[in-house]
Amino acid sequence: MRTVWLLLAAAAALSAEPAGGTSCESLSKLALPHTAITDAQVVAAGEFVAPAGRGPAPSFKDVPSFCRVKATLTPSADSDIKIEVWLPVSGWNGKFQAVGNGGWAGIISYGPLGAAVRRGYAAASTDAGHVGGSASFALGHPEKLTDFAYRAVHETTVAAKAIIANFYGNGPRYSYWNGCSTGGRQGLKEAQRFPTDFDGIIAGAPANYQMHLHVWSVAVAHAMHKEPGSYIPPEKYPAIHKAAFEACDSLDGLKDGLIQDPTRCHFDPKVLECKDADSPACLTEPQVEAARKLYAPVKNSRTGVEIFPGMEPGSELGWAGLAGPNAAAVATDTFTYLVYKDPGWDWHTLNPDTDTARADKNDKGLIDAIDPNLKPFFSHEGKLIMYHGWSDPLIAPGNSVNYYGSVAKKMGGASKTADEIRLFMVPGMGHCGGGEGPNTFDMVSALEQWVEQDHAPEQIIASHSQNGTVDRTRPLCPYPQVARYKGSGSIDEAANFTCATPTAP
Ligand SMILES: [Ca+2]
Repeated sequence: MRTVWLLLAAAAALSAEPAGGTSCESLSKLALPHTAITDAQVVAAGEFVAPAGRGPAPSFKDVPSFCRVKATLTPSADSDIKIEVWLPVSGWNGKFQAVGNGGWAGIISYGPLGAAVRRGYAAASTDAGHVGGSASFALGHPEKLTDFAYRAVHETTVAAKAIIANFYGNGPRYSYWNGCSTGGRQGLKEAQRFPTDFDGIIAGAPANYQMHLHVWSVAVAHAMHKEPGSYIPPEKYPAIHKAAFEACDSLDGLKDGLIQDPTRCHFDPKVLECKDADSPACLTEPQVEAARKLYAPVKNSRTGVEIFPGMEPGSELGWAGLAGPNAAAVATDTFTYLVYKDPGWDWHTLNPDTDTARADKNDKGLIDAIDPNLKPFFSHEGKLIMYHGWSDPLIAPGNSVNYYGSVAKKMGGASKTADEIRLFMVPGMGHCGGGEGPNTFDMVSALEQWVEQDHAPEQIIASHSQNGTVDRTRPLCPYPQVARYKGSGSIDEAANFTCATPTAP
């Protein structure tokens, strides 16, 4: 009997047919609304090779065997949403994880798909409805813009859940969203607009106030190029960075190369003004003015109302992202293709006062995801983890603090929302990762414990590595708490820190 059972089990494994489900190949015949499944094939363990994309190709060597389903979704006549759903052939953890995009997308997120399958998840990703990394797709294609704004993610989620249910014979026990940057925006949009799609959402460094974010991004370039002498060449970044730390590192009570709460740091780059000849160690007068503008929020010059927060002290080494020789294309695209619909639009002509209003009016909340009312998501028992690097040079981290604050305010105060939304600010981390601070952490486990065991994250351990060796660990704390040194033991070990509410300065 036992031999027969083993043979049957072996046969089932070979045909990739889970008990109660269907075979991988037969998913290609699955009929779903406005969905064409174009391919369904088993990929052997470690055999996946990502199509040539942007940036370095991730490794899939340790990704177990999965059923790879490709589909095209057409919720509108002009839609062309490509999706992939990856289903572990064995060892499925019974859960679903949808992974987010970056920038203007136009590409499937293969690396994060592999990471989810490695953990036993059935996973899904979309290209957000078009091919290519710019917003040029939107010219003359309002339906494709809607797909990018929110529809591609929602439709991917609906289709993926149906594909999962067919393959395994039952749907996922829990569904999660995991994204950063545009993926953070997508996660917040889901929480706001489709509150029952996910049980838990991880929204990192969200580009959720995209209209204002992109006004700020171009304003950073304006500050750098106000006059020929304003531009700060990257060889001067280290000197500014060092001066910022000299001014602020100790403010949190510990000189450790990290600024726990940069909002308490009032660093004036004037201290670096050249006394003699210009050199990489000092700033000329126009460069001092340019640096001051980078640290300041961009405001409406008439009303004084803040449009978007500024760079934080500590972010200097990454300034080239927005403060380079030209404005960043990811930001100018919003005005070129969405607001002015003019490929010849010149970023030098941006007027923060009038163009912010114009962009808001044009968007009407389509792409922007700033609705603070998460009551429906919370009523669905949804949990939301936000995180943002304090040294993020591409999306000012104050934006996450602002959105978190707006939700707390809408829901009646931070104490009322602590069981549903927590924000983890990451000292010394750049945009979605990198940087001098502990920048590697496991938000997925924290979210699983919160959703599945009602164990809210009191702290999340982050680590920093150099040449593959961990050289520092620290707790990340739910905002507004910060990690405080207990007073003894190594400052590179998380155990010697506790999360505490900062005392008034
Ligand atoms: Ca410090």
